[in-house]
Amino acid sequence: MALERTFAIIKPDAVGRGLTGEILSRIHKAGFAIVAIKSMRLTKEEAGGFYAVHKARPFFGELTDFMSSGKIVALVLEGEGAIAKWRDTMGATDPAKAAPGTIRRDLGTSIGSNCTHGSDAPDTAAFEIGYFFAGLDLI
Ligand code: FUP
Repeated sequence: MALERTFAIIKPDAVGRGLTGEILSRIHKAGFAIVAIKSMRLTKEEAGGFYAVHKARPFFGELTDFMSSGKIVALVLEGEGAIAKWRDTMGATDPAKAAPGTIRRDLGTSIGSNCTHGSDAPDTAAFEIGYFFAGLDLI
């Protein structure tokens, strides 16, 4: 398996509920290296640019309202097969359908308030990392 980087977000629901430490702990326990990390608040427009692929979906307005509703923690994670591994650590999009022991199952409360984001493929990881971090942050 190749050493990869993926992009992760601890979403406003998780930050607001004080779950940042719990999620960072799970990231460490799963064996990821944290390459870059920052706490920030997105505007609705910035959230829309990040989720541009979902622009035509009925939940886009709600999604961008939610993602701009409070602080997030943006991260670049590195490890062997990091993209699939982080998706496995998070669990399925809908917490009710996510496997036991995953972040979304254990901590998420709805399909929208599902605590974390993770890139789904190498091209989206490259776009998402570049959307949030500059080259100098990633050395
Ligand atoms: P994921 O890759 O698991 O984050 O899921 P998607 O890219 O399909 O969706 C992105 C986000 O849109 C989800 F995290 C939550 C939100 N969403 C909804 O609010 N309703 C839906 O029906 C699907 C997704």
